Amino acid sequence: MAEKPAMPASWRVESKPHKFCPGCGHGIALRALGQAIDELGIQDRTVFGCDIGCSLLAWDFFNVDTIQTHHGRTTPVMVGVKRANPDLICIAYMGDGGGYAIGAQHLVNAASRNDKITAILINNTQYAMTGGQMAPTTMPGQKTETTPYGRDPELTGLPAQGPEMIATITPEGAYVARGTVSKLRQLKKMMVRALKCQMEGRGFSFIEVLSTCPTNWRTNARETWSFLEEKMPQYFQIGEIKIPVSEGDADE
Ligand SMILES: Cc1ncc(C[n+]2csc(CCOP(=O)(O)OP(=O)(O)O)c2C)c(N)n1
Ligand code: SF4
Ligand SMILES: [Mg+2]
Repeated sequence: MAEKPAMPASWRVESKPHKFCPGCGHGIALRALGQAIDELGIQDRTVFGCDIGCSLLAWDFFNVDTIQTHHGRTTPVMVGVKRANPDLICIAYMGDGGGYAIGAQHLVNAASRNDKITAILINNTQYAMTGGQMAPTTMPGQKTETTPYGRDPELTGLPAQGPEMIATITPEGAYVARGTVSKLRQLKKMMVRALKCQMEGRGFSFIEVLSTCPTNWRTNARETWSFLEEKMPQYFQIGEIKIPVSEGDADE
């Protein structure tokens, strides 16, 4: 593809405050994604799709073309954009409710078709935007608005293992990882690898990101960080799960 000219200075927008609650992990995950986009020099051909949920607060976060979709439908919308113009770099950004519940079929179908898009899913263990209801990622015993006595696996199962499932249904060449907002350098490297997977046309790329939601967890700063670093990894293993043969392990 012919090299595109640099983005004119007049297109750049002034920086402004983000809209996430204090202590929210969405902004950290987006920072890693933004750094990866800059490092790869793909800003002018990136299309960012965000879901309904707190992910939609990112609709004016980046100076890239952005589409805000119906809840759970970010993945098929970005598949459509990619199929219409394969030169674009298409990123579907969603929550765990959007990706693993209402939009689960879209994620599964895009992964098994090996669509050449990048999906990034924020795992904050519940439906944040609507006030903290149980999601497929809610952990056993975790209290939410709809599990006031704690999630009972007998009644509602165990937390979804999204990356492990997607690694199983994608062919060789796909990229699948689980990162965390507590390891920004590792997370950025995962973002770079996922985007490179798409740029090189190798296959579907997917990153689940362990993230914080102090507002619905009702935690102070110390409790928030220990929930992220100590409780969540008991159920969600951090690391690269499926990498192309030519790539090594991500740095910590
Ligand atoms: C079709 C449809 N169903 C339900 C809703 C209500 N709704 C809005 S945001 C949301 C939860 C989002 O949770 P998640 O995807 O985990 O994102 P988070 O807010 O946690 O980042 C729901 C159920 C909706 N907007 N549209
Ligand atoms: S409700 Fe939770 S996920 Fe949503 S912006 Fe606030 S802290 Fe972040
Ligand atoms: Mg959520």
